[in-house]
Amino acid sequence: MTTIVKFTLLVIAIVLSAIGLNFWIGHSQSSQPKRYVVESGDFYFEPPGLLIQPGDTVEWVFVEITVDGHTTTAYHPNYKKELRMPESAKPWDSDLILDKSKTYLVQLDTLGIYDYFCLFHEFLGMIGRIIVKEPIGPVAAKPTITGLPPAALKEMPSIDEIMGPIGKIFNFMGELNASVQRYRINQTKKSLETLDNLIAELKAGSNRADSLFELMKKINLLTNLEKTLQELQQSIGAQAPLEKIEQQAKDIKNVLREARQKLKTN
Ligand SMILES: [Cu+2]
Repeated sequence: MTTIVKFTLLVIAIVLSAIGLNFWIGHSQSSQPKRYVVESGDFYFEPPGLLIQPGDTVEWVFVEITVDGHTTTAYHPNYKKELRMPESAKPWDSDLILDKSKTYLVQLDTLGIYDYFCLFHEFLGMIGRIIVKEPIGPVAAKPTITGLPPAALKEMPSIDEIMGPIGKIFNFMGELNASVQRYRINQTKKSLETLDNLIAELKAGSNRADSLFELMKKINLLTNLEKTLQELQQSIGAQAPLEKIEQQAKDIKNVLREARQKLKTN
């Protein structure tokens, strides 16, 4: 073998291993399971929609509880409802939650669309939708649209909404909620880490079309979002009282709610 051939082979080998390594790093990052928190109140789930990857977990935290309590329950014949989730996946029912310190967690591995509701307040529009999807690829299956009371039908986010800009706001809320929940259970370090990651991800979207960063910039809410996020970040870092953390998270969510409203009417 001539030196030139040897050298060429060596270069090819280096390039191939670099690609392989890059792929592996990229893959391991995107497959790191995430935790999203949905806050359940009187009478809503927030965010009402999520777009997640197989293996991610969703935790419901009950921030407001009326006298009759709430549930998170999958639309499934087991709970006397028509099937509105993948047939092969396990349905869930949290049972009646009357205690604010209780949370309910599911890990979703099967691709598809999962609709869920509160057994007591579906008629008030207390419903939600989770889409489990690979980063690349289509949404598996379409949900049925029959059998929902009018308020629930009105609140149910459409697939397009969850897959589009509004869905980015939903997911951001879900991760923000996760940071606050960790603070509630005294996982201060994990809470800050979650928020730091969320802010880093937001900033990484700068100059990237379709990112939440550019989206918020376009509707003039980026400065507000960044300011309120920074305030929360400082408070978590300084281990401020929980009431302050919750209030600051509310301020961020108000910005996000406004963004959702603006995008809806656009
Ligand atoms: Cu309820």
